[in-house]
Amino acid sequence: MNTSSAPDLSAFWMPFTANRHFKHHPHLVAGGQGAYYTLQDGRKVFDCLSGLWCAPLGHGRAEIVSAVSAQLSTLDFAPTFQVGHPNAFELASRIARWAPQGMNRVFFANSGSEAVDSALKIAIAYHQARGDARRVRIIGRERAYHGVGIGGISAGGIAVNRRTFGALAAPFVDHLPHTLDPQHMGFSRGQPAWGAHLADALERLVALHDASTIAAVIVEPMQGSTGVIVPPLGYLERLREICTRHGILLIFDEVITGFGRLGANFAAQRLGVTPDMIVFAKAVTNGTIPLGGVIVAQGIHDALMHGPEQMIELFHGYTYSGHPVACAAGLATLEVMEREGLIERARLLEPVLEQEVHALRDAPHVVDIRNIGLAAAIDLAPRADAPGARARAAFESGIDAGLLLRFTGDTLAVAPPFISTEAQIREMFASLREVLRRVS
Ligand code: PXG
Repeated sequence: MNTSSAPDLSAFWMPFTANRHFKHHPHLVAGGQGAYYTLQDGRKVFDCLSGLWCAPLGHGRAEIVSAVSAQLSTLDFAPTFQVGHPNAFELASRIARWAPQGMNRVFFANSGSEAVDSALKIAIAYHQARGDARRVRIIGRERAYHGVGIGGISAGGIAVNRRTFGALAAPFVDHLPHTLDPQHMGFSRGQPAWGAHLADALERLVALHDASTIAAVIVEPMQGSTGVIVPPLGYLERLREICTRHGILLIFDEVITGFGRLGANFAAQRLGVTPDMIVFAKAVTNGTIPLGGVIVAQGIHDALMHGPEQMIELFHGYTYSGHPVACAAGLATLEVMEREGLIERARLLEPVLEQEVHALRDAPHVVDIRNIGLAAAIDLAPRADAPGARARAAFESGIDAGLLLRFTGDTLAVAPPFISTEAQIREMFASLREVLRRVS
C-alpha cells in the first residue's frame, strides 16, 4: 500500500471484517472501471464477485452516473410519506414488468436486510388482515443469509450471526435443513438431481407447529453467501406445493439472484417456481446507491387494502423508501440491462463459467465445486487446526495475481460482472488455478 496517502484506519469499525487483521494488512480500493478495481497502490484487480454480488454492469457506468447526477440536481430528496415523486412509481412499475406475472406491487427499503424484515412484516400483516392472527411463525432454513436485521437473523441460519443475539431473535421461527450434501451432489453442475425430498421437512414442521401458526417460509432460491448452494431439481416446486396446500406464503429472498444473476430476471423465472413475494436489493441499482424492496403478489397487497380509505394500511416504511436518487440509479440500471441484453449475456456466459470452474477439480486443495447462472463456489480443504486460513491465503495471493476474490470459511465464491468477456472469465480461472497452486 502507498502509505504516504494512507488515511487513519482506526475510526471506521468495519462490517463483517477482522478489523485488527485488516488494519495490519490493509487493502484499499481507490477506483473501479468496468470489471476491474484499481487498488490504492495502483494495481488492477478483476472484480470476481461484482462488488458484493451487486455490480453486474461493472463499475463507472456512464448512464448511471449521469442519471444520478441529473437527479441530484433536479430533486435530491422528497418524502414518500403522503406525497410522492415520479421516479419511485416508475421504478416500481418497471420492476413489476420484470417480475413473474401477477407480482406487481413493490414496497421499497434501502437494503436487503430491511427488505427481508419488510417481507416478513407484510406476511404477518396479510394473515392478520384476513382474520388469521395466529399465523405468526416464520420458517427459514439452515445456512440461510437474510441480512442482519432482527427478522433476518431470526429466519437466517448462519449460527455465528445468531449466537450473540439470541435474546433479540423472533421467538416464533423454525428452520428447514439446508440442501448441500457433497456425498450425493459433489461437483454438481447447475441444479443437482438429488435432494428434492429434503423439501418434505416442511411437512414435518407443519405437523409439529400446525399450519395455522405458520405465516411464511423464506428461502434464497440459490443460497449465495453461504457458498452457492443450488436447489435440487424439484425441491422448490415441492416447497411451493406444500406452502400452497397449507395457506403458507412463500418468500424468495432474491437479494443475490434478482436482476439477472441466474440468467433470467429473477431466479423464480429461471427455476420455474413463483413465490408470493420476492425480496430484492443489490443489483437493482448496480450497487451504486443503496436500494432494496419487496415485490408482492397483487392478492397479498389487495388483502391489506381495506378499511376506511383515509387510514394507513401498513404501519411500516423508511424515510428513504423510494429515495429519488436511488430510484434514478435503478431506472438507469434496468434500462442499460434491457438495452444491452445483459441478462441474456449472463446466460450465454454461464457455460463458459461452468466449464472453467469445473476444470479446477484437479487443482490443489479443491474438495467441491458448484455453479449456476453466473455464480460458482469452490470449497477448499481446510488446513488442520486453522479453518478459513487457506481461503484467506488464496484471497491474499489472489490480489498479487490480479484477482479480488471473496472467501467465507474455506469457500471461494465467484460471480463476475455480466459485462465480462469470455476471455476475462477464462483469464480469471487461469489466475485462480495459479493461486491455488501457490497457497500451501
Ligand atoms: N438476503 C440475502 C440473500 C443476501 O445475500 C441480504 C439479504 C442482506 O442484504 P444487505 O443489503 O442488508 O447486506 C443479503 C446480503 C457475500 C455477501 O460475500 C453477501 C451479502 C452481503 C455481503 C456479502 O456473499 N448478502
